[in-house]
Amino acid sequence: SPTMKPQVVFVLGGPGAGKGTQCSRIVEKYNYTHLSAGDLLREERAREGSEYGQLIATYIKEGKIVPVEITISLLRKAMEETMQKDEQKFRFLIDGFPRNEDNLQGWNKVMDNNADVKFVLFFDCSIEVCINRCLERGKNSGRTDDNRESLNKRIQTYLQSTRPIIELYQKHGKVCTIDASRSVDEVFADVKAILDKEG
Ligand code: UP5
Ligand code: MG
Repeated sequence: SPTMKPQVVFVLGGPGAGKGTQCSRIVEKYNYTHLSAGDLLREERAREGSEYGQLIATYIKEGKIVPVEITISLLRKAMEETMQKDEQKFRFLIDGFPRNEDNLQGWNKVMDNNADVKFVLFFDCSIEVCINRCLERGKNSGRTDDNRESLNKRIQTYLQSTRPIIELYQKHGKVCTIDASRSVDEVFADVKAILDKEG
């Protein structure tokens, strides 16, 4: 049978909004593969012989957005590998991407014809909630960016670069917004309602 075109849901929201947590819950119940752009970048940072390791390390610590060529190639490879192993696995949650204009342009250039973006799941919560969750996690996450200094930069990048991307999708009627300040179960109840309706 012909290989299906990948069906993509972008998962966005501030640092610590709960994107990864909710994606894990979704994968347990729905036929989606979770690809976190941040996780893929952290893996690439750790990969022996990576030519981008140092660049990625610096960008992450500074809360800056890595040039899209790098992120897209990691996402594309992960999608291709998933579909090669099991052609039924063509539904993807792409978590933490696209975060800025450069990301969006890179996606449109490389992936627009090769994947369908169904909608954006936007986990919305206050900056205070974002900061508190990341600082709490930072006690034992080992993440180089879960400290106050990096967090301030991540928040600034989110407000300046990522919010406008969410607003752009909103103008096209493609955003499902979820109040992410509540408990994991309450947030997931809304996620389920959306996925049961939107597929
Ligand atoms: N938690 C989760 N949900 C909760 C709830 N409802 N109530 C109470 N606590 C809750 O959750 C964060 C913490 O909060 C956890 O301890 C969790 O238990 C708790 P998590 O699910 O991890 O939130 P998430 O939104 O995934 O937070 P994360 O820190 O991963 O978000 P970021 O967007 O900041 O990080 P990401 O890994 O996506 O990106 C990191 C960096 O990589 C970026 O800053 C950037 O430098 C780089 N990057 C790029 O350059 N390009 C990309 O495309 C992607 C990343
Ligand atoms: Mg995450």
